[in-house]
Amino acid sequence: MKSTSRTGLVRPDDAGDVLIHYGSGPGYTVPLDPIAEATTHSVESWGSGEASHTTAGDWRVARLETGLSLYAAQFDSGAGLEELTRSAYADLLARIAADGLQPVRLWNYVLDINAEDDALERYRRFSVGRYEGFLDHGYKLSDDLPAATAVGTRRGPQLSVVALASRESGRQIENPRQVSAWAYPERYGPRSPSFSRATVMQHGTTSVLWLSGTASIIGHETVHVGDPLQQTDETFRNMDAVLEHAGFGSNLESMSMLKVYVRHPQHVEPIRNRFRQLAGREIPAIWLMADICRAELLLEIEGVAMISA
Ligand code: 3EB
Repeated sequence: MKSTSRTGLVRPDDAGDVLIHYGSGPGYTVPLDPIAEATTHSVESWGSGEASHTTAGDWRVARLETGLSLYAAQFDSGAGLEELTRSAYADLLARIAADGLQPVRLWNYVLDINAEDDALERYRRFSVGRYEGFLDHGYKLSDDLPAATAVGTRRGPQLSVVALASRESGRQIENPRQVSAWAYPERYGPRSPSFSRATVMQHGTTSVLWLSGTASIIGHETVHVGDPLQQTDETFRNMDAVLEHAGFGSNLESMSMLKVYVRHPQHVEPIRNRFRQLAGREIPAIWLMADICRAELLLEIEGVAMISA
């Protein structure tokens, strides 16, 4: 990676020109509100000023000097969420492939993710559409899937997608404590969620790990229903397990930034206190109010880890 100094979470003053804003702002804006008292940074920056910007159909595309390309689009047509998602993914994957790239990390923001839509939860409709989009594009839907997050918004478009793509495909990582999401049983929906637990990429002598949204799930079951502190502990154990499995050390020592999604405002303070104890140091983090894809999940954490050879 040529320059990492402005890649990651920044304060607005340090911003380069490829930014993702949370809540409101110019550029790529995700319709999730930052939790002011907990957030150390409110802007994510993926470029330092040498990026080139284009549009391609629905997508805004930024080619970053790190070699990554960022694709972002919002979808709000009259089509149902399932079809909207299928066509968004088919289109995104075709564009990324036409650019000679591979998707390495995807973020999905789904309006009212836990609401019912024609007798199926909207997250499950989204999962069906995403599965079919990958299928249309020739994916095996197992160890060829990128890392991802899918969380719920309470305003804004039906679906927002942000993707990072790179010339080299990443190495897919799973979590030995969890059933792979793409192999979840049918009780979680007619089509399994299409993501890996993490993607690892090499940039020169630096290895970067993109950690998917991680939650209080063991095997395929949600554990500690109703208990935000135990869900926090379990989420940390899962993050540790993925990092260790990928060779990124223990106790989140290689974690350089985190994004924490919390469902209920009254859980912010207890989760934050537990988080401080568990992390043992200040890790730059954006905290966001969001719905989580399973109704029993109270929080989800994702992040980026780096190690140097
Ligand atoms: C899970 O582990 C919790 O559907 O893209 C985490 C990360 C979750 C990504 C997705 C879902 C997704 O199943 C939920």
